[in-house]
Amino acid sequence: MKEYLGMTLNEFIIRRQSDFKYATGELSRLLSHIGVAAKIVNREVNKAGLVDILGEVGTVNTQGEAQQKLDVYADSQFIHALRASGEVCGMASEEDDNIVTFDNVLANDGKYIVCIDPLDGSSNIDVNVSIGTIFSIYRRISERGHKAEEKDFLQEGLKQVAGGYVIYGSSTMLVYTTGRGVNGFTLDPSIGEFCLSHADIRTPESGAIYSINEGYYLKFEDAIKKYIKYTQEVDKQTKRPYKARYIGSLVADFHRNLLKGGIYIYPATADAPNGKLRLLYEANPLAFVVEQAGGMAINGKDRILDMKPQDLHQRTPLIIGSTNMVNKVMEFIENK
Ligand code: AHM
Ligand code: MG
Repeated sequence: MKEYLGMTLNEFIIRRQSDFKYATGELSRLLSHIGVAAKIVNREVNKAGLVDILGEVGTVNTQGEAQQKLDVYADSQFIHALRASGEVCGMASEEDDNIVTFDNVLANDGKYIVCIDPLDGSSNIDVNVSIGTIFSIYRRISERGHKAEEKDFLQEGLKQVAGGYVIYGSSTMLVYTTGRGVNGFTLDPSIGEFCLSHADIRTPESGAIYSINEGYYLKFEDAIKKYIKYTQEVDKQTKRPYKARYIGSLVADFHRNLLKGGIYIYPATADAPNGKLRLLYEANPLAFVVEQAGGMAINGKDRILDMKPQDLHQRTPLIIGSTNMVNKVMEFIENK
């Protein structure tokens, strides 16, 4: 794998085409299109701090063009890229209530559908904190040659053919898996290409970081409260007390924990029994990545990837990260 370091995303995808179960080149092209859309979104995200100079969202800029909110902008960029790709017959997005289908013959013939959160953590944009895009790709189950149907999107996460995310952080990275390991590419702004910087990412079995919004402590079930207490106790062997790290930007919290070892928890709360995060385009893609990196993702009862979605925007509690840490939370839940 090391021999691929520095290789551009496109070269890498072509070289590793045999990784795909159905190696016809379509999925490779689709991943490249996602990479291009991510670069366009990255360009705009990087300009976000200039909003006072270039114009507030919802106003008209100097060229007379309406300014879009960045999350809406990101959504339209991905719609555009996927429609143009010809490989995708539909998309489900956090920004759109219903599935988006593309009314043209080329797209209707597309084999794939994409679930996406175009700009997650967008409340962090104004304060220059990392945000991300999370995506997941499935083969359609409806007949080709027609529009995508909702059932194409309501497949278990274990049916994903690819999943990943882009983090717009101190540098911009694209991390994805097709079910044969996880690879991370850093955008080199000087050449405008994602280059392989993190080959075959493995997440540590144990870590010393926990990420949860403790502001909601009183609303958590007892098992989670007890686990939080556990993270704060002193124990050399398990490196406790753990460090608390919570950015409030799922991709950024996840990415850090993936590389360093740790656990991210967004549990059920008293007023949100299914938590906050969405199964299709937040939990599933990250669960696919973490499992491929040697970690685990559960909803407090079951494996995330085994869940049968009932609804496009379904929410789920999410406990994700290093295997030993996820298993420890599970112990607290089972012994409650
Ligand atoms: P969003 O999709 O509306 O941006 O919400 C998802 C975000 C995640 O990025 C983050 O982990 C979580 O919401 C934070 O929620 P909270 O502020 O309740 O802790
Ligand atoms: Mg989101």
